[in-house]
Amino acid sequence: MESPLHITRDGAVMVLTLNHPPVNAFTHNLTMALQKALGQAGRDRTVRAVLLNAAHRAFSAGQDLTELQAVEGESLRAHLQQTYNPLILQLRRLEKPVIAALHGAVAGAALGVALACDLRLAAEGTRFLVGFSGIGLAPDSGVSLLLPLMMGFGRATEYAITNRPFTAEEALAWGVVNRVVPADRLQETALAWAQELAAGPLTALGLTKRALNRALMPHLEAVVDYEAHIQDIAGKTAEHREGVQAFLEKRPPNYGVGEGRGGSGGA
Ligand code: T3D
Repeated sequence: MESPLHITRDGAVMVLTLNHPPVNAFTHNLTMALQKALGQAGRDRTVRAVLLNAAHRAFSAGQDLTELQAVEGESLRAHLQQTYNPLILQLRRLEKPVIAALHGAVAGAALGVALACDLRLAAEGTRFLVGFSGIGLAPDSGVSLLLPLMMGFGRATEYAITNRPFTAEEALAWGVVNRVVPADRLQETALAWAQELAAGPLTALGLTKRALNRALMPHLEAVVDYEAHIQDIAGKTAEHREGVQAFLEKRPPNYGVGEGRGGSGGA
């Protein structure tokens, strides 16, 4: 079976390419491969920057919902503690610049991964979707902190609860991405930027990242842990089961409006 993550080198830049068609949904294997590659990027002194990009039609649709449905009944808290939580912390703690090159769609946990990178370039036409509420879940993968940090609390609340997509141009205007480029220039522009950063003062860039982490997200580890707690509650609801089932059956979800169902009873 082909690897879901291609790892290549371009000089001092480690290039990580998501490769799980059609939409690079995050399977357990893909998430573990990303964790392993980032660990390697941290240890390898010849790696001075990381570029995270994707093959196929989308950067990533987030958690693979087929796989999630298959592990129905298992604790989402345990799942997150094994998968996205360490990945988000790794991205923030890696003291080397990480650039994400985004195209197609960026949804759910993949949005969290993109937001945890240091810089984001998006191809024109990229759609961003918070995603979680679409399948009866609450934000995880650091999204509850990173999204409002970048786009503001009011907007983040709106997009998290309506699950409406926002465009690359909106993402640029709201500070979610740093640049928007024509789709056919995404890879070369992202690589050129990664090369430029790789030629920079590595220690200073790493310390800059450490300072920003401390100033703005000193409690990130507690945040992702709480997200996992919340997701454990959401993951046990009929709403979540219905949300996933409806997505996979390509129909609108039925959350029992008018049937007197709903509500979590608090956290
Ligand atoms: O513990 C935990 O893990 C909980 C954590 C969860 C973290 C999350 O990420 S929750 C959010 C999960 N993601 C979503 O809900 C997004 C679902 N996908 C979409 O909304 C759309 O597919 C996209 C906006 C990403 C892309 O739209 P589009 O029109 O380009 O593609 P499509 O036609 O919807 O999808 C193409 C195929 O990919 C399709 O399959 P088919 O018909 O060709 O056989 C679709 O079912 C499949 N697909 C899309 N997203 C996923 C997926 N398959 C598995 N998992 C997916 N997330």
